[in-house]
Amino acid sequence: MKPFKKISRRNFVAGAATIAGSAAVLHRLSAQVQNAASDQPDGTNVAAKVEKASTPQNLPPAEPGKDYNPVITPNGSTLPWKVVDGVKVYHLIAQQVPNHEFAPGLVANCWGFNGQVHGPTIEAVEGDRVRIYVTNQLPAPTAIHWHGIFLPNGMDGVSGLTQKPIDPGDTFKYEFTLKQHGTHMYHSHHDEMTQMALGLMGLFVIHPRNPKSPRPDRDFAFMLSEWKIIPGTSRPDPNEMTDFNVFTLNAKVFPATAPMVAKLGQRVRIRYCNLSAMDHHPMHLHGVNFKVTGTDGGQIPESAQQVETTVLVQVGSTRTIDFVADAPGDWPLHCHMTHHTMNQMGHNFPNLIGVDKTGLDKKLRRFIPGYMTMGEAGMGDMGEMGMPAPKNSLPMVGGPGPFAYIGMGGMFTTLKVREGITDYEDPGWYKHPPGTVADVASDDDLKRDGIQLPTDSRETASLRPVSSEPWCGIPPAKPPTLARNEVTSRNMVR
Ligand SMILES: [Cu+2]
Repeated sequence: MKPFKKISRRNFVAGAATIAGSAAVLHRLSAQVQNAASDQPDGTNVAAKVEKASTPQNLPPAEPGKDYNPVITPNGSTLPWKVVDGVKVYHLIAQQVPNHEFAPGLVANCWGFNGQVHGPTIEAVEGDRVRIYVTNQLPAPTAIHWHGIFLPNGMDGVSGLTQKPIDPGDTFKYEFTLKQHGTHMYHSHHDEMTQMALGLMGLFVIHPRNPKSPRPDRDFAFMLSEWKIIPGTSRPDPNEMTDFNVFTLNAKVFPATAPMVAKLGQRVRIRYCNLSAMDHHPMHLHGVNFKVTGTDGGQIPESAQQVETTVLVQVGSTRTIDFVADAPGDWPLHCHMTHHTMNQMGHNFPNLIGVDKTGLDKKLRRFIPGYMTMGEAGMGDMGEMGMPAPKNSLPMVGGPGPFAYIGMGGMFTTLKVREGITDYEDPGWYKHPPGTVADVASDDDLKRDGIQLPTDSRETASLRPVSSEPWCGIPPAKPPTLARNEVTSRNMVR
């Protein structure tokens, strides 16, 4: 008798997959034969798209204020343009930008456009025809790529592949019609590692000609980037692969990042573009939730728009978020990677959390002038104390805030939402209505709510009384922040 061939589950699944696969192939072939218009998510087919790309439909140049609400580039600017025979004409000049200031205390010799780092934002509207001249004043050839924009292949700006490099002194002309809307970028596509590490990039915002949803009242755009600038030097190091130490929003770090200002109830759009060399940035906004409405690939259909408070902006991509500013206050916007909200000096310290280092710095400074160890209770106070730092470098963290020093630097800024403002000048710090700020709990509160405090002694570095030893090599300007209420002091060992 012929042995019965057992059909295992695996065999069965594989066999079924083969049959299903063949059916799928047949179906695909038949679909291709019928030239079904279903190979693009928007229902158009490739052939139609190619035709569209070669027959541009120019529309009259759109006007700011009338056809769109202009984008705001905090700490940056928008590239001026003029209309010549129905074409919007722009001129970018790639050049060295000496002494670009990341924040007071740190300048570096960067590369940028039209005297600024990063380049000014190019802004246009779907249907506009644009002609962009690029003059190269750099000491090296370059080429400019228009990231995510549909254009003829020869306008794509890839040195060697789609065009000759733009030699120093030469001016190239790029010209195309904008067939889409969204958040895009431009950047060097020649010796990319070096030229982008030095800052050769900018934003390219295309507004919709006929938006399906209401226009945003406030439309902000940020380029996220990262740099390696060794403290005391002034030239970003393009060879760095992992250990970046300056993380920027529009080439600035907090406290030099300009706040975004909005009136209560306004529709706000924020566009993030990430051209960091190696790092993705999860951008977190406090106080509201938002919808992610677009990428550099275009508008996200409403049914697929996620509600978030953090959006990951990976390298080489853009994310557009929309929300209504419905809560007054000063709301942080920052990268949620904690090392990306530290400035230069926050890296590569030995871990001394919980270590009593009394006297250590003093002894070591006999041999290493200016030596300083990490704080024994963390880094929170170190920016404020003005640690001795090399010339042309930034302290580890932050800047002054209305209640205390803000312990975040780098990719950090604020969204200031206000009722009753008449302009968008920085309104200063938010004035909180009485009773709406967290503060030390009173004994009455604790008693009423039956809060039992620990009775064991809790001597920790952060609660230990200040010693006469100066912190960070300088006498403290004021005693370190200790818990102020009676309850805590009752539990302190003195
Ligand atoms: Cu980040």
